[in-house]
Amino acid sequence: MTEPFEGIEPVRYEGPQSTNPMAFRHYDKDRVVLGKRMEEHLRPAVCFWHTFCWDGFDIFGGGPFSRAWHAGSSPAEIARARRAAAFEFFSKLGTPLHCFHDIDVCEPSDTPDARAQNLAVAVDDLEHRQAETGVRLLWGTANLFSHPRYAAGELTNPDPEVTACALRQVRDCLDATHRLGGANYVLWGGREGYDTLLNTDLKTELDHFGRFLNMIVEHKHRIGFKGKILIEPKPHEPMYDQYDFDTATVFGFLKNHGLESEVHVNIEPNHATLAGHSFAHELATANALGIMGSIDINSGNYQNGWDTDQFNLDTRDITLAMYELIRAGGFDTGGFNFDAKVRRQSIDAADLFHGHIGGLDALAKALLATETLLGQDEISANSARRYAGWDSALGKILLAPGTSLGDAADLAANQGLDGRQVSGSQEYLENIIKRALD
Ligand code: XUL
Ligand code: CO
Repeated sequence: MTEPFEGIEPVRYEGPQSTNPMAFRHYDKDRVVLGKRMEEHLRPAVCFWHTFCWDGFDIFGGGPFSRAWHAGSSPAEIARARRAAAFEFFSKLGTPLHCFHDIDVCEPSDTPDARAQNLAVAVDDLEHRQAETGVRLLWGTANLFSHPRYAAGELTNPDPEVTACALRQVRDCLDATHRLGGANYVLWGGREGYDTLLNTDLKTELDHFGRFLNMIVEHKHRIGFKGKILIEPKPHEPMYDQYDFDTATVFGFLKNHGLESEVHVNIEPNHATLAGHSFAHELATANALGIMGSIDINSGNYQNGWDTDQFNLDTRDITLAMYELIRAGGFDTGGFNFDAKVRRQSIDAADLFHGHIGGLDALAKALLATETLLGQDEISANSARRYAGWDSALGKILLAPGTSLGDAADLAANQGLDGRQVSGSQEYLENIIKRALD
């Protein structure tokens, strides 16, 4: 294999004045912000699939990328070259974590046994590369959506043979993730859902999903995996309706199966957009329900309803979410995974650096803005004033466990409450966000 990133030097922080496209302007990994190093707050991860596996194909045409690591003398050699290129990229970019699907890190295989064998070889190699570079695993996941056998779903497939196959793949990949010290294991239910109810028994599928998720959690405990199991919500694409629609839907499903303290969420901004939510809404909901896990930090495109997986440069949108993340305590096992791909015409290896540098700088800028916001915290102060009434005698009685609807109704003042409205101050609050980013 030719040198994959020849001529590209390790990326350094040069400060906001820098115009060097190969340098960070805001991401200064050792800078202490709100008591922690930037890198520890953000826990950035690069993904294998979009960055090293994808050849640029879309449904209208084949892949225009000819990356150095896409060629080799055998499928096993190509998979090895891909792993080597990935770890070189992580080292040059200076990011501490990575993510993969099982089939991203090894050569294709015809049978589950062959896949397991190929994965085992890949895991040996990954273990060695992790030790050599210090790069760790944010999460592993099984690809249960690309193979034609999964067309009608994975854990919710009408055919038990297919579901058994999916469970085998999850077991093997969860074991691999455990061996590599992964901080989380992700389930993105790619095809858990349906295209038409005319051929779908929705109740049976949901029951099966709950049953098998319990099985996966049980296995996690059996092998002593300490990381979190995460579900990644997405409302549709590839299916018309997907069961893991959004964070609130996932929570209801988990609660129904007694899994709300076992399984958390991996939130992706564009999946939020597709569900009709903001990124910050999904985070605030996950925090409020106690199921916040990790983030895939890519965006969509507001012009269309596609999952375009772009590098997210929307610092305002990220800041709104970062504020929710940090004020709730930040990540524990989670991190920001760049589940983003360069555009199809970005054929140079340097484009991969530009995408990640911009994405990481946007996160760093949002983190610095959050530090400013939490400095005086006018937003929390405004919120405290808005809800202060609940500390009054009336507020306490209304909330007391023994208070009935009748008791509460009798306490209503027998007068209109005209004149009690207070401003919601939205423009004032939005300007505070804007100021923190100026
Ligand atoms: C798909 C998506 C996936 C998951 C992992 O929209 O986001 O790449 O993150 O399977
Ligand atoms: Co994702």
